[in-house]
Amino acid sequence: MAGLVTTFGAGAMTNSIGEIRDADVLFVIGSNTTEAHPIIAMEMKRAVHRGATLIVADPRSINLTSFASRHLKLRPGTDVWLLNAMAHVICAEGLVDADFIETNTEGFDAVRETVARYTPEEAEKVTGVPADDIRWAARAYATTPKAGIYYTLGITEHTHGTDNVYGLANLVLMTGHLGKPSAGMNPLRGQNNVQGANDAGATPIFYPGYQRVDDPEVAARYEKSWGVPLPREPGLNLNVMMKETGRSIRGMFVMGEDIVLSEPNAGALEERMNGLEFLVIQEIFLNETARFADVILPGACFAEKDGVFTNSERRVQRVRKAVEPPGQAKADWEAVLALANAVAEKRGLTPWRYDGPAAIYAEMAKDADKFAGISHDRVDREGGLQWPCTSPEHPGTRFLHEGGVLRGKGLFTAIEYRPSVELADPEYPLVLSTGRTLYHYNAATQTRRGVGLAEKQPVAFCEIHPADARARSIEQGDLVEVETRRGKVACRAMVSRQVRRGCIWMPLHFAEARANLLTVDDGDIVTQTAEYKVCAAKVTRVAEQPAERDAFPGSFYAVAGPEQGTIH
Ligand SMILES: Nc1nc2c(c(=O)[nH]1)N[C@H]1C(S)=C(S)[C@@H](COP(=O)(O)OP(=O)(O)OC[C@H]3O[C@@H](n4cnc5c(=O)[nH]c(N)nc54)[C@H](O)[C@@H]3O)O[C@H]1N2
Ligand SMILES: Nc1nc2c(c(=O)[nH]1)N[C@H]1C(S)=C(S)[C@@H](COP(=O)(O)OP(=O)(O)OC[C@H]3O[C@@H](n4cnc5c(=O)[nH]c(N)nc54)[C@H](O)[C@@H]3O)O[C@H]1N2
Ligand SMILES: [Mo]
Repeated sequence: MAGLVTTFGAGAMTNSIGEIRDADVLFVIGSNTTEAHPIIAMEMKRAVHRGATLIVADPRSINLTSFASRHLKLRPGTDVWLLNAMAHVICAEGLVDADFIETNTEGFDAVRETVARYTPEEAEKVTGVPADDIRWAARAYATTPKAGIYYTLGITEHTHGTDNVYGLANLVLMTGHLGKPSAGMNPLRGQNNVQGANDAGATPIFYPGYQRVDDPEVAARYEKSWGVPLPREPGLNLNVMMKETGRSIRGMFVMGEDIVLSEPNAGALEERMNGLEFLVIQEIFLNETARFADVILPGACFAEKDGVFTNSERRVQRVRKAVEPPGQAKADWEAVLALANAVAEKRGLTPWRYDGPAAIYAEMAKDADKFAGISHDRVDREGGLQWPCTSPEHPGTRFLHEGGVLRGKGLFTAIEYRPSVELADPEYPLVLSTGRTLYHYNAATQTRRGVGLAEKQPVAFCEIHPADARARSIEQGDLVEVETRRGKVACRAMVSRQVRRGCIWMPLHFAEARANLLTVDDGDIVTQTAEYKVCAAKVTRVAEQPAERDAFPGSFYAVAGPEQGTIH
């Protein structure tokens, strides 16, 4: 979001999901779309069947790579080299859209000078992607008008995550693939309402609608509207909060996050959590973090409450209560309201009064122009609406930046490669990356309780290349120990060519083999988002092999693809 707001002036997918099927080139980078966004992947496959060119840049062979025209199987953390080299080819071969650059952008010269040094041949040495594949991908992307970029965590969860986003934005701006259907730059959002949470201002830098906390005019507007003095400085980012836990942060209210499972370097975090004086969690299940809680407020789940969710394409949609919450469970807003009013009563402040989520939305929309035309009433009548939607008559916006970049001028940003913070070395010779699988959802509080999904994927595992497995006498299904400088966990070996040689991969879902006991907590220099995708590790076979080994399924799903990328 930080990179997108800086370069284009809006932190969301520029285009819509329905436009994917009409794209002629899809550049999918750092997104395991079939497993993490299956519906969107379906649209991508539809485009491929129609004849579109799919380019996948990913260190792993994923289901999508078997549909790809080329798979750029790069070394983890080397995207800046890949993207700068693609920009190099586009500039060197005169494939830029000079008119678009002239009218709609600023800062191009610095980028052109920087990428001149990033030749495809040098890029091949760093990324492992053949120079010809880089040239081919650059040409295909630049010369096709309906060319869209799709990316997720393989781009952002790095210490150079924002640089990666700038690198992609540079490609968009130099080719002018913006402000029209089936093009643009599209971060696929992770959780059902993470877009909505950001839109509503659940970030340390923005009020609702991406209005900056440190903009005096914005702060004044909200002080007037809310009748309270407001801070002028941004708050702490999530990863910084985790580091301040038990230090400057003495009390914590965690609503809907399993922090000791999901946050990086969780062993160190647990130590610091012991230093908290008071921890409240508001939850639908007793998760791992509940072990540390003083108070647990039972929450109602999505099917037990009313409201709106905003999906990846900026579409605000209604959620309606289907069943009553169990026991004393309350919708999250009701619990927050009750807490606020308990404080208000104690301190003699004006109580908060809302008769439901529609009133809360109306208050938000009143001061955030992007949503001014959206209301529960209207969504009930018309169906989902895509922001910006600035008045009750406004139809909503299918794709952004039509007729001009929202920021005014799209901002080019010259970026230089910085390696990931922890690289493989003789002691920890493998590169560990982490992510998700089709059958489980994040902390898996919701997906490991039902029989079906738990059966599909019952045990924690670590993917390892056959050559690396052989060198360690590891066979399919063996119990192995994965160790980094921060911790170790035991899980099953999944011997597979899906990963590059020298790389291993683990899902984050399993509480009994927490990937985050292993990860580094160094963050991106702009956003502090942790480098979940790269750290140094070693793997050893555990001598004693329990009986379950024979029951290990071996493979959960077939993924085709040779060692170093595919060309069909
Ligand atoms: N089934 C299921 N779906 C989910 C979730 C879930 O837990 N389960 N979680 C949801 C959430 S919160 C999110 S944020 C999204 C995330 O969706 P994704 O980002 O697609 O999920 P990840 O598994 O983290 O995979 C990222 C991809 O990046 C690749 N990658 C790793 N390192 C690099 C690198 O250095 N460069 C490049 N180019 N690629 C790299 C990985 O190999 C992987 O294919 O999924 C959402 N959808
Ligand atoms: N190693 C590694 N770690 C990662 C990642 C990675 O790729 N690798 N990805 C990161 C990413 S992108 C994300 S989004 C996080 C996700 O991490 P989390 O946010 O911790 O995981 P979730 O499973 O999405 O949900 C968190 C909690 O919300 C609860 N919950 C569900 N619905 C409701 C509700 O309506 N109300 C309340 N109050 N609670 C509810 C669930 O029971 C669960 O305990 O993990 C991050 N951690
Ligand atoms: Mo996420």
